[in-house]
Amino acid sequence: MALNKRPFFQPAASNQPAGPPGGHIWFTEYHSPASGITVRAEKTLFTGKSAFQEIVLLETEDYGRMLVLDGAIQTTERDEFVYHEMIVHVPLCAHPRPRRVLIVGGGDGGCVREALRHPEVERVTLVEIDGMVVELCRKFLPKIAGSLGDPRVELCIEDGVRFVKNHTRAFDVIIVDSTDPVNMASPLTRAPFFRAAKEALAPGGVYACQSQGPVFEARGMRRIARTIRKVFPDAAHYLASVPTYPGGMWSFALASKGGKRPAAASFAPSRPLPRGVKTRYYTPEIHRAAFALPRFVQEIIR
Ligand code: AG3
Repeated sequence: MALNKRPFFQPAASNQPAGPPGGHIWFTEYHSPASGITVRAEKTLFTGKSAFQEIVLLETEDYGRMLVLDGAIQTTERDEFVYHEMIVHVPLCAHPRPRRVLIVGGGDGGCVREALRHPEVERVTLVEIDGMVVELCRKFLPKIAGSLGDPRVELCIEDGVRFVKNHTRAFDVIIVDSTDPVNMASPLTRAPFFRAAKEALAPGGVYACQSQGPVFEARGMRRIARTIRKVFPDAAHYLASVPTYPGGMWSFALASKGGKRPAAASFAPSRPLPRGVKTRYYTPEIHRAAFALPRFVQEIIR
């Protein structure tokens, strides 16, 4: 991925309107050497390096607060609901009775927040490799990370691959909310991890992960799709529009351990959202519709 090699902060382009007095910061995530997404920020809330990655938190003008890891935009206050609702409510509503949920990655807490909205969920285990991401998100992104202190949450700062290998039939739903599949996130998209995750699921368990975008990450998406299908015969992809991710269109994979009800192949929720849960993107109609793939996406994952 070319993006990490590039400078983070670009000088304001001369054709841009003037910003607030005192200057401003332009941040670009490059999607290729020739294009990217650029946002203007009022201030840098944090920049530093953890043992695993470079972490940047920005107060942007249009997207609210933004978390950037190794140059890749992870989440923004303005559009995080799309990604977090879709990576969580699709698997949770595909499962008839999700009680134990494991989230791998997702140190910003957005997936935890959404999972806790299901009253049948008794315990959410968050396994994040980078404790510094969790600490910083609690401090700077309370709207996203605010549920991490809930008594139903078990927080483990640990390598997700190791954690999953050490658990058998322990979870009804496993959600992998990882960064792009480079460095420490790469094993999370490989067959040995998918096999371990299948073992860690209880019978009838459901698996979901982000599977990159079809516009700029077609090769990565194809590799993930082919690998997941080898391990989970019942696997399917779905899409959502995330404005701040490369290409604006993002994909997820849903798979199930089998049992009588193939969660992915049915493309349909097995239960409605619990009453009183208000979502901004997810609806039962969106659940079904998200599995309808444009032809160019079908060709990528074929
Ligand atoms: N994790 C997946 C983000 C992938 C975005 N990639 C990129 N910008 N190149 C998001 C974490 C949100 N909890």
